[in-house]
Amino acid sequence: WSRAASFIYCGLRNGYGYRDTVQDIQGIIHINPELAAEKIRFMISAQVDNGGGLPLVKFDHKAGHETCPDENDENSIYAKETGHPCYRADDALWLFPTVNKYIGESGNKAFLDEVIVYANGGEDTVYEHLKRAINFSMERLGAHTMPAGLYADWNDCLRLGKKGESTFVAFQLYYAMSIIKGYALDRGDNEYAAYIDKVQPELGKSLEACWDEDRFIRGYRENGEIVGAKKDPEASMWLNPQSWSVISGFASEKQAETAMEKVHEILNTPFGVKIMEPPYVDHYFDGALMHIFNPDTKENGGIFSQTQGWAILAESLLGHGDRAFEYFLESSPANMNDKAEVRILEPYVHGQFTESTRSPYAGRSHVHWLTGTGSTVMVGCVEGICGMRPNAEGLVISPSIPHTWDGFKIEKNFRGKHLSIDIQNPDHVQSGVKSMTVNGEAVEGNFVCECKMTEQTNIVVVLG
Ligand code: IFM
Repeated sequence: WSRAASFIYCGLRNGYGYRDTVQDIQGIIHINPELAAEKIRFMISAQVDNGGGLPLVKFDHKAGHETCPDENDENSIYAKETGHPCYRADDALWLFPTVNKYIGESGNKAFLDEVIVYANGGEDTVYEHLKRAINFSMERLGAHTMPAGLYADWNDCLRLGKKGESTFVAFQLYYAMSIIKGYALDRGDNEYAAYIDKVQPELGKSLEACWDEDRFIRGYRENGEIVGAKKDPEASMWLNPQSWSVISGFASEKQAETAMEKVHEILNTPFGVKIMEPPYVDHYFDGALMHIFNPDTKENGGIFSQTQGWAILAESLLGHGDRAFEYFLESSPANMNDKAEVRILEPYVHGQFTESTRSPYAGRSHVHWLTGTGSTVMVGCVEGICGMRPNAEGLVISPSIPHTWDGFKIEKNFRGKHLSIDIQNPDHVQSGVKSMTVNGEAVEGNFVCECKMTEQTNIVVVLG
């Protein structure tokens, strides 16, 4: 349900991390969307009325009556109570994929009309909460008109500065805009759809400028310096901007193919994909806090486990089943049963990171249990490799599997019905649906409308 209190990690933690919890919810949506919805409601009640998420949501969270970070005072009451001096750039943006996955799995579009309080008082529909999350980013743009770095983005160790800018967050915002535009059109909110039509291409232009020959840069520091430029002696290639350029739907086909190929070439190891390369040793800046870690550990070039799920998802979205499964296996705890003396961690649980090639202990993993990896990799498997991509109207089936597989079967409960899905791969391809039948009836494309589903629905999908 969330990485929270653990005697293994920090011993004491006085609340839920906003991004962590909103991310973690994603891992169970396909199993029990209504339980997930309860947690989503709770997290939306921890969004401040300015659109930002409370970086830390107290265990005794009092929705509607919470103190909030003060952007002009790093010593605010909230900062003293929680240890979090300011908003982070990414927190509320995680709501978009999570809410979207919930609506897709449940079909419950009315969720957008539910009224939920803000952390500091007042209330709005979920739809309005989401609009405020977009506003939060749009009201805090940096010099390159991308979301400002604020305290940090997903990477706690990367401080780009309050006015710095992160491509990762910009891709999240771009993705959020696509999701909310879909809702706006569906609800007849044409004015808001038109607003997104105006601002999304502008953001796209800023992101286009972040393409550096064969990769996306990691961002800009407050002083305008680029982080993650190809020519940099250290930290010149980062995983997350590449995988998120694909997940967000921003990257062109050429950019996506090139960037993900470079990921494989530069970042892949026998134990998974490194977070960046080369690690910071001599050329770090003050905000690159990860330089205090040994090269190839943790955020300093280690294999950061949670990011593997996004790499799996990105490769799957590109239809690269071989590569998606390669990344899945490399980082899978169960795949290391016979290497326990290398991995050290229990073979049934992810750790936060694995030491990478420069370490004398390459393959050794750390911080077991307390990681978002289970959830992120689950999404990479279910949505990515298995290709179960529900939307409000039904289920898109788009597997990305190793070409060696003859096929596989899925038993899925979906909106009170049971789906038996038989995926056949006679041509030994990695992706692409050649034909599909639903209860024996041929269906065009790879979308199964809910209206075609019966209590027991038999679906046969032929890849090719
Ligand atoms: O994204 C963070 C997470 O919120 C806490 N653990 C480390 C991750 C990467 O820095």
